[in-house]
Amino acid sequence: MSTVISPLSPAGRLRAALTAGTRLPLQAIGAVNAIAARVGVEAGFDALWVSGLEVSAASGLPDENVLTSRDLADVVTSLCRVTDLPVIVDVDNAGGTGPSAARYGFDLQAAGAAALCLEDSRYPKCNSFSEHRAQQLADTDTVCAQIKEVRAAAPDLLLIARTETLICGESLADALARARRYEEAGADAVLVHSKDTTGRQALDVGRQWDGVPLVTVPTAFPHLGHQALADAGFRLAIYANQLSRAALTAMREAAGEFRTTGVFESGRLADVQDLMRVGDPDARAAL
Ligand code: SPV
Ligand code: MG
Repeated sequence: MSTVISPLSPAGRLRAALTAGTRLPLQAIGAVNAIAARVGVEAGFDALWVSGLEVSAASGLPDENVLTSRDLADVVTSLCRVTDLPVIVDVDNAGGTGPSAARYGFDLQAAGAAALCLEDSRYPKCNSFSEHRAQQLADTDTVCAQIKEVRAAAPDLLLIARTETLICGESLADALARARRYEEAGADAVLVHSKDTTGRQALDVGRQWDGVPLVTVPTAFPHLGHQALADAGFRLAIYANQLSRAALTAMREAAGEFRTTGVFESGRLADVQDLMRVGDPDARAAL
């Protein structure tokens, strides 16, 4: 299907970067709000990821299909206020039906997203790393219909199709077959998610896939660096939740130290002017 992506739009820039023959994969960082987005920009990331897990946790909700497209659109709007980096949105299974997927596509394109990542978990989903529930797979016809609905509702968006096949304990051959179906249905890129902490499964995916650009989420195998992922054929690596986890640790340490000493040590705190700059367009422009 032909698309109407402008070469200058965030989606157009992301597509061009994904398909360019550069040696190393692009790197996207999870940004749950404008503060995290600024950190991502300053650190030189290529794109931002709106994570279902991070946004759910920040809202005090489980990562189980509780968020709506409007919740995600609000985050996209905040990120787009402070940067024009492409924003990739984790829409989970987009509500599990064609019409619900169309609504996610429409709302997120309108909010300024560059790309959606649609996964083939069966509604209601759970997080891929949940210790309490087991992920189940949706049938491929349903997912292919969702891909087509998103395409029609949001022709400017890049579409990453993610399969949870390996998360559900099925074979690599099944995972690659699902990814192929999604490519044929119109996905621009595919992501075969893995929780194998050795990273071997992910590397096998990279070596065996031959098709649209391959994306990885190395949550479970952080030791695989930029070059190892490049050598395995990945074009985009999404660091989905590391900034929230870093913030959680830093906030706990600062609060704990205060409870012990009665003082917030300024050495470990960003300056108050620094925080103000995130929300001030004039100050941002001067950075
Ligand atoms: C998310 O960020 O919500 C993801 C990635 O889906 S992960 O939680 O690492 O599976
Ligand atoms: Mg998610």
